[in-house]
Amino acid sequence: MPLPLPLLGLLAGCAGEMSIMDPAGPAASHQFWVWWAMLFFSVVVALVVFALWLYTFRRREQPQRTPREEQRIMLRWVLGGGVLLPVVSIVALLVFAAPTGRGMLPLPLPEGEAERIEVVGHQWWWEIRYPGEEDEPDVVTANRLVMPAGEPVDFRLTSADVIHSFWIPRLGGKRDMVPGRHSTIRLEASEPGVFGAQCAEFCGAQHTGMLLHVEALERDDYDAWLAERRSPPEPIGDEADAVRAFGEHCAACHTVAGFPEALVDDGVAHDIVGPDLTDIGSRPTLGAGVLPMEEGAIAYWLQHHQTLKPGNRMPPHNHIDTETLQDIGAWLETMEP
Ligand code: HEC
Ligand SMILES: [Cu+2]
Repeated sequence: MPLPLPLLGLLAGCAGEMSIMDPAGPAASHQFWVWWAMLFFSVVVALVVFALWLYTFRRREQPQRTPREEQRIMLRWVLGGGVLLPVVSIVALLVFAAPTGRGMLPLPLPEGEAERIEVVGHQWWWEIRYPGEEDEPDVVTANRLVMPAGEPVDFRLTSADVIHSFWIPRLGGKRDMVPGRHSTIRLEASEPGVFGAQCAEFCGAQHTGMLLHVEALERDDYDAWLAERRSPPEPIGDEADAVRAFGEHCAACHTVAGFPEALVDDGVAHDIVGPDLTDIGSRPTLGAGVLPMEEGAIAYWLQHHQTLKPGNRMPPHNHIDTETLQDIGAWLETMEP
């Protein structure tokens, strides 16, 4: 049956990389069905209430009732509509929804441990840590989450400042990230793919500028990626002007793997950390989704980041001349391990 045009328009909002209507993993599919069940149920309840409301308009002979009878009828409606109906609906939804929530708990698995990835919320960007074995250092990415597909992944969540919320709509969720606490959500991407994610708890002025790019890779590709990032980085030469300038102005807040330690001038604000920039050249966006990455984008971001994302925690770079910023930008764009 051809759908009427306005309905088609509505459906167009149902696809896309951030849509819960387009589930891409088991938790999200369960939630999708809970969503439909709730919608169906609430529509039925709304229709019944509406029908009753219309019914009250009907003119008819009022039978003579004693006040006692009136009271009994009233009581029946109040108990039926106010107690029985909500209890039945909530229990039914609970039975339907509880297994969904359970599926996202980090319960023991028969096939061993799930992959563990740590995610830290910052105002207003994401830090992702892939813990190393024993004294191996963690691999770190920012605003880009790489995960294996086809298996459950336990995301261990926390926050560095205020409460954020971790939400990959197409995989399921969401879960609060609370400073000083860790909580875990188990999600799975059934197939490799790219998904959008967004902070889902108002966390300050740039809450909407806190997007996360999620890449689910085939297990082998994931292992290869991780191994590549774990291997000791190519040391970065210390001759280039851009490298020296980065050491002077930026390296106190930003890590780039292989950056010469001796060039890091950590006189700049020590209590702020910035995103890891090791792979910045291969990221799809800058500033957690506010600016698409393309040639010259980093220099543009460096000059205008306080206009593009007002209030973000990176200080303005007015004291650095444009040419130096362009130099640094061009150099950073080559950072794509
Ligand atoms: C005081 C700490 C600090 C200094 C110094 C600093 N930054 Fe930042 N930088 C940040 C923070 C915090 C963010 C995250 C802003 C946001 O998106 O909310 C950021 C974001 C960025 C981003 C975008 C990263 C991403 O993941 O999209 C780039 C690129 C960047 N900075 C480069 C630089 C360069 C180059 C310099 C030196 C000229 C510099 N920063 C100096 C703290 C700093
Ligand atoms: Cu947030």
